[in-house]
This record gives sequence, C-alpha cells and structure tokens, in this order.
Amino acid sequence: MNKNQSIWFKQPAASWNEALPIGNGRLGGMIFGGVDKERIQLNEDTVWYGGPRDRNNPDALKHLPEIRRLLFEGKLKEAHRLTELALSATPNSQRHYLTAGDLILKMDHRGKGKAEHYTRALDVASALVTVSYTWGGYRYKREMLASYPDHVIAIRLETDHPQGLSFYARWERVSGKFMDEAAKKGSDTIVLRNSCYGSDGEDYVMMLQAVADGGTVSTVGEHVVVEGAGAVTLLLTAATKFRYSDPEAECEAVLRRAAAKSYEDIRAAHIADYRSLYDRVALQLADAKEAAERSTPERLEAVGRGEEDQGLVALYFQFGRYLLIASSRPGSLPANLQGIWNDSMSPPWDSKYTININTQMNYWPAETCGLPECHEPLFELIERMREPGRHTASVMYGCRGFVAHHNTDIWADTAPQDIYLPATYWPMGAAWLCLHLWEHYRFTLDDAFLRKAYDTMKEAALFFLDFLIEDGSGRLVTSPSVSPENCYVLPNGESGTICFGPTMDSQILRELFTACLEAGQRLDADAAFREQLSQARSKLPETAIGKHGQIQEWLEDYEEKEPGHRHISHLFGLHPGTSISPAQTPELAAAARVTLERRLANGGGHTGWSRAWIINFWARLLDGEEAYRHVKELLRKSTLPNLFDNHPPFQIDGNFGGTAGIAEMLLQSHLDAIHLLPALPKAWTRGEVRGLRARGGFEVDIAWEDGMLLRAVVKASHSGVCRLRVNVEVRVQDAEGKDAAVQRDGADLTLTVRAGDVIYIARKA
Ligand code: FUC
Repeated sequence: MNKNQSIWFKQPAASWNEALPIGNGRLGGMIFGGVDKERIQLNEDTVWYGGPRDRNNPDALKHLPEIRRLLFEGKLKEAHRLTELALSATPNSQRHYLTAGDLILKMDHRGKGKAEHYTRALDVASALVTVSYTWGGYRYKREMLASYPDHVIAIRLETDHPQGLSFYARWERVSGKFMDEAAKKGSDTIVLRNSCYGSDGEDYVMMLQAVADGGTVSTVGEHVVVEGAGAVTLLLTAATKFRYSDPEAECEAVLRRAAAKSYEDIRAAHIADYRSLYDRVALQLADAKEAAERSTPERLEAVGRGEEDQGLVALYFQFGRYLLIASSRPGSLPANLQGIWNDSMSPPWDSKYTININTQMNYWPAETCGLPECHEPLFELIERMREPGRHTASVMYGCRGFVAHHNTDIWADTAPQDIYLPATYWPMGAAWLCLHLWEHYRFTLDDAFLRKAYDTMKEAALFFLDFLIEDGSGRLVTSPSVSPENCYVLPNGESGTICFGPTMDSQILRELFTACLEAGQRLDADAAFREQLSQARSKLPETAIGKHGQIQEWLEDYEEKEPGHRHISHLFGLHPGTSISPAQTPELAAAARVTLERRLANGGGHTGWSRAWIINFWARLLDGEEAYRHVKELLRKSTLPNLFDNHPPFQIDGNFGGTAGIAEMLLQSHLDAIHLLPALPKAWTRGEVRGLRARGGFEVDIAWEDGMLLRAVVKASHSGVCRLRVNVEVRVQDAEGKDAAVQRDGADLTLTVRAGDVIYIARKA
C-alpha cells in the first residue's frame, strides 16, 4: 500500500462515514470491509424515484405583475404570500435519488479464529480498494474496483488457505424492504429487479455473477454460493430504463463481456483508464509527514489537535480529483449532492442538484485540475434543461429563453423546488450553470464546443432580456428573486427574503452577458442580439459598498438577518466570477474582505461547502494565510473519517470546493494573466505542483522553495499571447534553452507563443 496516496483504516467501517467509495461515474460502491460480513452499499446514477412531470404553477404568470408591484411598494407580507401561492411548483418537490441496495458477502473462514493484521485502504493513485487480514495464519485479500471501460464493479477475493474461499452473497436494500424481486439466475448469478420510476414492471436491474478458480459455485434461493475456491471474481453491474429499454438484457450483456476477460485484464484496463486522468496532476508539499503508521482518521484527529500535516492536505486535494473521476464520467449523470454515493431512500435534500451553489462547486476543480472530460455530464444536463426550461420561462413568466430555479433533478426539472422563501423563487440556476460552458471554453479554446455552447448560453441570456424590469431609476433588475438563502431586515424590523435586483443576480448576469458578447464576437454571430445584450448589461446595477464597508448583498443596504450566513452569494463576483479583484477593483476587493470577516465573526463557514467557498474567496483575495487557515478548518471541522465532506451530514461539494481552493492558491488565470503562486501560505515553504490548467489552453508546472517560485514550466496548446504574473525576478527560456522574447511590465511578463511551445521560467539566483 502506498500510504501517502491512500485513505486507510485499521478496522472495518463501523458506519457509512468510514466506508470507502469507489465509482465509475454510473456505478458507485461504499466498502465497509467487514471480516465475517462484507457490505458494499451500491448506487447506480439513474436509480431515482418517480418519472418526469410538468410542475409549473399555472397561475404564476397572471399574478406576476401583482407580485412585482407589491415588492416595489415594499408590501413584503403580501408579496411573500402571493409568491408562495402563485410561484411555488405543483407539487412543490422534484424527484429524489435512491440507494440501489447492498451486496452482502457472508464469509466462512472455516473454524474458530479471528482476523489479524487487518487493513482497509483506498489507493487514490490507482482507484483500488483493498481489504486484507490474516485468519489462523492464512492470508485473505479482497480487492475492489469500479471499471469505466468494463461497466462493472469487480471484486476479487483471494486466500492462501488450503481449503480455499467459502462464502455466499445476496442483495439487501433497507432490510429487504424496497426489493421487488431478488432471485437466482442460472447457477452462478443473482439478480435484483425493481421498479423506481413508477411505471408498470421493473425499470431497474442489478446483477452479480461469480467466477471462481477451482471450488464450486451454485445458487440457492436468492444466494450465490461459493465453496472452496482458490480465488473468486465477482462481477456486478446495474442498468435502468433511463438509458436502456431492456435493463436486464443490458446487464446480461455487460456481465457476459466482463466474464470473458480475466480479472487481471479488467484490473489493468481499469488502472490504465483511471491513470490517464488522475496522473495529469501531482502535488507535493514539503512537510509531507511520513504517513506510515497513522491511519487516515488518526491523521485527521492529529490535525484537529493542531498538528500540521501537509501530506494530508495533498491527499485531500487528490481525493477531490479521485471523487470527480469516480462520480462524473462522459455518459454518466453529473455528480449530485452526494456524488453518486447514497445509502438512503430519502436522502438529505434528495441528493439531487442544488444549483444555487452546490452543483457548481462540484465542478470547480474540473478545469483547473485537469479533468475537463469529467465536466461533460454537467454540460449534458444543461442541454437537457433547455426544453423544460423554455416551458418554465413561458408558462411562469411569459418570457423567451430558458430558465431554472435553485434545483434540478434526473429529469432536468426547472420549476421551483420547495416552498421555502429564502431559496425557492430564485430564477438564476440556468444562467449560472451556463457559465460553466464558457469556462470550459476559456480553458480549452475548443471552437467546436463553443459553437454548440453559445446557443445554450444565448438562450439563457435571452430569458433575462425579457425578464428584467426597470427599477424606477433606469436600472434593470430581476424581480422577484432572492439572495440565496439569506433574509434581510428592514429599518422597521420587518424581515424579508423576496426582493428585486439582489447583488448576486446582477453579478451573474454581467458575467453571462459578457460571456455571450465575447462568444458571439468570436463566432461572428448575432450582431443585433449582442447590441441588445450590451445595452442591458450597461443598465445592470453595479456592485455597491454598504454602511459597514461590506459588499452590499441587496440593492438596498439592508441589514442581514443572519450576518454569519453560510451563503455568501454577493461575493460571486470575487469567486467564481471575475468582477471583484484586488488587481482591478481594489475598493470592492477590500469590501469583500470586510464581508468575509463579518460572516466569519458571526459564526460563518459552519457547513463544509461554505468553508470550501471561503478558501476560494481568500485565495482570490491573494491571502494565502487565510486561505490555508480555512483549509485546515475544513479538515478539522467538516471532514468525516473517510475524508468525505461533512455538511453535516455528508455532502460532496466541500470536497470539490476544497480541492478547487487548493488549486486556486497555487495558480489563477481568471483575469488577464496566469498568476503563479498567488496565495502561497508561509507554511508551504517548499513544494511542487504539476499539470494544473490555466485559461487560454495552458498547462502549468510550478516548483517553489523558501516560499518563492523556483521554476515553472508552461505548455501552450494554442498560439497566442501568454501573460504571466510572477512575484520574483525570473529568466524565461524556450525549449532550446534560448532566452525568450519577453515584454516586462511590473510583475507581468508577456510573450507570444505558438501551439506546442514549452516555456521554462526560473528564479534568478
Ligand atoms: C442549499 C444550502 C444548504 C445545503 C443544500 C443542499 O440549500 O443552503 O446548506 O447545502 O443546499
């Protein structure tokens, strides 16, 4: 076991939060590693409850003018009442994600004894989980993987016991409830058949086949039984009617193909596939403690006591990349609130897609950390949201374009979610998501991608050309909306949520309109539309500074009901947006600092994702000390024993936001330059990162020493201008070792590059 790259335990998992996750985008498993009884809690990304519906409130449009009038007149109670009645969806909730069930293995170790030398480890460098122990002096080993190329979870069991392996396997799903049919199939396979979308008959099937070396395999009742085998491979797959008209036939075909291969071949293909993504980025921090003796929860506890463990920080960073590869691959659904891992029939917030921060955060590391393919499932979901979003736009608001509120689900539902005033009536979900299309383009400069994506971005922007209204002083504002998910207090003590023109909305729209303008220009398309967009953009309210010196959260400088609120929506412009920065808008950046300090002084950052966002904010404020302090707080206060993020309960966004934040401390490229080591904390005296991506199609390696840049390598995939920001004197050379023609302007170096160029940067002695 490579302990520096592993999350490992000295015991089986006592709870789900100690189990180890595997996944191939579609199939997920949480491995408990019990000695006598192994439990693998399973998921398939499309196993959700219920089918698609039209939930748009038919009375929305007729009451919209009245809601807007009440808001402008400051009649909050009436506005809230009418919004709740007329804008809430019917019914008010979208669909929810389900556990697929469990695989249970009952082991027979032949005689009395107990397990010794037990370890259970997830190696994030090869995406393998291993459980090993000895029993009566004999070695037992289970290795588990979720293969993307072979569409299976494969479990390999081995022993050197002369009588071999004996065990039986069956399905479970919440103590046998929620299982329509658990049965044997032939002499070596068991199957679970269920309905989930509410149609007649089963629409979801899970299948397991045992392939043994020696011994016997048989099926009894709902069990597959193995006796005295030298080694066994269990192959597991699942399918639903979301993708296949005949899920059972699909499972059979997948297992037939996999069973024709040896375990070694499945394993080798899996590792090669996984490493083709994972190996693109490496991170080493100087003070990486030798992790040999301490298990992961022991390391976490030590960090909780105040010990420094930079190796754990690097592992946490890579674990985020592991999780994205495991829960979001081309062809899968995007990572939901729990990635793909959920053991419940009614999970927190339905384990769906909350798109007022959480789903977006899941994808923050995708581009910077070299996993652009893993971003694709999100793009596909955005595409699927267009049709329902068009319908919602016209039925609820009488607008063109497409719109989504603060959640979506497997069916790409765009109608409002819940009846919860601080969140439900926010019409910005699609607009924000579309910025992910633009970001993908900024990183890859893939023109073919942009041609398709532009249409989608444009349709999201079009909605707002119709939806925005004048606020009485010439500004264009959203109405109704909310600043997710905070409440304001009026001078008379009345508190409210629904409002017009919250800061976040204008910041998102400025970003979206600008993206559409630049994309349109690049594609030489839609001059007239661009003119309209540019007009509208000039009328959006500017981000303002309020009476505390903070970024104002609403159009009026209201007091916040919860000054320590977990959402910090009005700093969208700082991160992930670009309109607030120390370099270009120093006053706003100073106000953003005040906002963060106020949130934190009032108990902010108490959920994992909120803490992760705070890391990114401080990194963008170029404050490495604060950013690192919150990385440590994330580990101390919001991380479970298996390194899953703890909202609480488990929610995966904090893992992804944490990984993105660490990358953001080392490299930024959202403004006009590639900034090397923008927020390096003092404690990271030495280190090296390889393979981070910068906008403009660049790949960047950086090494530092004494808290300063030592050398960097920048690879250009496109011809153009490369502008670098470095805070030390450097020498810049090309691949032949010749000094490159560089224009210097303070900390900025500008040079012209051709596709394929490699630039070497070294600190001057
Ligand atoms: C938003 C957040 C909650 C939680 C939920 C899934 O509503 O305010 O903290 O993350 O999404």
